[in-house]
Amino acid sequence: MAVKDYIRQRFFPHLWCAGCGHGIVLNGLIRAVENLGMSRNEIVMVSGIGCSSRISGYMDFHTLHTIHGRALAFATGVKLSKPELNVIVPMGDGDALAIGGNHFIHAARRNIDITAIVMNNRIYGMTGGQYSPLTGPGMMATTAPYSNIDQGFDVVEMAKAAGATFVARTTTYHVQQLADIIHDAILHEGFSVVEVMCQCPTYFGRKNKQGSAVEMMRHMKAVTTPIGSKAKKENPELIERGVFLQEDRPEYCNEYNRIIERAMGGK
Ligand SMILES: Cc1ncc(C[n+]2csc(CCOP(=O)(O)OP(=O)(O)O)c2C)c(N)n1
Ligand code: SF4
Repeated sequence: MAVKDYIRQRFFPHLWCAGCGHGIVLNGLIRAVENLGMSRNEIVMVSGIGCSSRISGYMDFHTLHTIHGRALAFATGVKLSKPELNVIVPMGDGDALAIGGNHFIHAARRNIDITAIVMNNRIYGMTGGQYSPLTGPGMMATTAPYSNIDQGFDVVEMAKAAGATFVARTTTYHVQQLADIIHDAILHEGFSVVEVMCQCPTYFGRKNKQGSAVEMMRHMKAVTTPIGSKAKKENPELIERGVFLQEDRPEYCNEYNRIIERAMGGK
């Protein structure tokens, strides 16, 4: 299928600003699904609210555009009722880890077979550049005009600690790795978390004088390195990208079905 066959052209032009990283994530997702050879009917995409969450409107899968921070709760219901479908949940960093932080850690703890994509632009894009739990200290935001003092979460460490069984990080600069990781995350049976470092030139970039979208992507290239690289040993400040964790652990829907069977007396 061609890329255009996966998108709802009637909703274009999209609402993203020129240079926004979210379109690159959409592209990586389409390439991953195409490489998997999956039909659009086998996929349910559930999103909350945010610039990132608009992806679900543009993709021609089964889609639910729900409420801010609650996408994983809706997705859990969908997956439990239709475990044969692949459920993908794209979220902004605010959506996933501010208002949605509790849903995030509990979905990971249950190891439910959902692919969570955290589009981490370190800011609330849709509402005008407020700081998020991933903005990090020293950064500027509309709500931190003298710089932010809150420490940021590390999505990867948090997902691992909460019990996710596939955990990876990449950036919008590394488009091939992005498509490959989303591909593997969808295939993985269990809760998969893919952090995509992503540029918001309109708010994070402008407030922090990071320049154009291209300059922001060059910056992401410069500050990241493959997991375990020599560069990381020489410069511990670099952020690692790649697959950090992939392990088998009982998946929630399978366990739930066992309980149903037990309750039915083995029938
Ligand atoms: C319950 C609720 N609280 C707050 C909002 C306002 N709101 C909409 S999107 C958003 C944050 C968007 O930031 P993020 O999730 O990081 O996504 P981005 O827009 O950066 O892609 C907020 C606070 C809302 N829609 N619903
Ligand atoms: S405000 Fe930021 S996140 Fe939202 S569309 Fe514009 S560049 Fe993208």
